[in-house]
Amino acid sequence: KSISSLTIKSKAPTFKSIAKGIRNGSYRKIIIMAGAGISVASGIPDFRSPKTGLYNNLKKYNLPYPEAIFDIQYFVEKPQPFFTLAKELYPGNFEPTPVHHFFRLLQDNNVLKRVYTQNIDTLERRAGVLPHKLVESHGSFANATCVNCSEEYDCEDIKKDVMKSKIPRCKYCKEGIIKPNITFFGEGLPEKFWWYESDFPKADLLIVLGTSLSVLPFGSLIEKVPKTCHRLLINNVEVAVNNSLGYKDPKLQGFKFNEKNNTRDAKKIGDCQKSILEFIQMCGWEKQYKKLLKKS
Ligand code: CNA
Repeated sequence: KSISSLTIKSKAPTFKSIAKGIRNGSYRKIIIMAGAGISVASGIPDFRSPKTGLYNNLKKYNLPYPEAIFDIQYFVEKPQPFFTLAKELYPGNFEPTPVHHFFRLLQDNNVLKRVYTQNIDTLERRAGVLPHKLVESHGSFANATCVNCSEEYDCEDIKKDVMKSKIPRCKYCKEGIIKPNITFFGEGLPEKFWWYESDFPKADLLIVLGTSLSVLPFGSLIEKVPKTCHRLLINNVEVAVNNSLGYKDPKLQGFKFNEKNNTRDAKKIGDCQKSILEFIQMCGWEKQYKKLLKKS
C-alpha cells in the first residue's frame, strides 16, 4: 500500500489521556476558560444552577427580570439591588477552591498560557495567578469607578459603605455612584479580553470549567483555538454554546463529544472540584498541590 492510501486514524482524547499528556510535556500552551461553577464550593452561588443559582433566588430584590441586577441602565436608576448582592459577594469573605489552585499549578509548571475567567470574585488572584496570566473577562470587584466623573477607587475604599448597605458615592464630584469594575449587560468588555485574538490560535489545550457558556461572546471562544487543539470540558452538566435566551447560534459548532469523527474533545461530567483533584493526581502534581495549600 502506498502511504497516501493509508488513513491515519486519530482517536479522541480523554480526561485521562489529557492528564497523561500534561504529565509528559505534550501540552505547553494551556488556556483555561472558567465560570461561576468553579467558585460554588467556596460559597458563592452561580447564576443558572436550577435551585441554588442566583437567578432563582432574586425574588427579594423585586427585579423586572433577573438580568436587571447586572444591567447598566437599571443600575443607574436603581443601584440598591446590585449593592445588596455585592455585600454578599464582596471579596475577602471567600477562599480559593482546588480548581483555582490547579490554575496556579499550571502556572508554576510553565504550561499556562492564560486563564480566561468570567468570575468577578477575584479568587484566581487570591490563588496566586499572576496579572499577566489572568484575563478577568467580565471585570472584577478589585477596583471601582465613579459612573459620573470616572474617578477610580480600590475595592477597599468602598467596602465600608457596601457593608453598611450604603450606596458608595464619589468623594470628588459628590454625586456619582461608585460602581465596582465588573462588566454589566450593556457595557463593553475589558481591553484585556481581546488578548484572546492572539492567545487562542496558539493554544495546544483548552480546559473549560464550571460554565454554562451562555454568556456571549465569552462562550464562543471555544471555537477560537486551532482545529487540532484538544478541548476538555469539566462541568456537572454538558453545555452548548448558546446565549442566555436559549438561542443556539448556527455558526457555532460547540463540543463534538458525541460525533463519530471527534478527534479533539473530551469531557468529565461531575463536580469540578472532585474531578480536578483526580486530575491533579494524574498529572503527578499531588505533592506540589499539598505544598501550595500549606503556603496559602
Ligand atoms: P452559569 O451560567 O451559572 O453556569 C455555571 C455552570 O457551572 C453551570 O453549567 C453549572 O451546572 C456548573 N456548575 C455549578 N456548580 C458546579 C460544580 N460544583 N461542578 C461542576 N460544575 C458546576 O455561570 P457562567 O459563569 O457560565 O455565566 C457567566 C456569568 C456568571 C459571568 O458574567 C459571571 O460574572 C457571573 N457570575 C460570577 C460569579 C463569581 O464570580 N463567582 C458568581 C455568579 C455569577
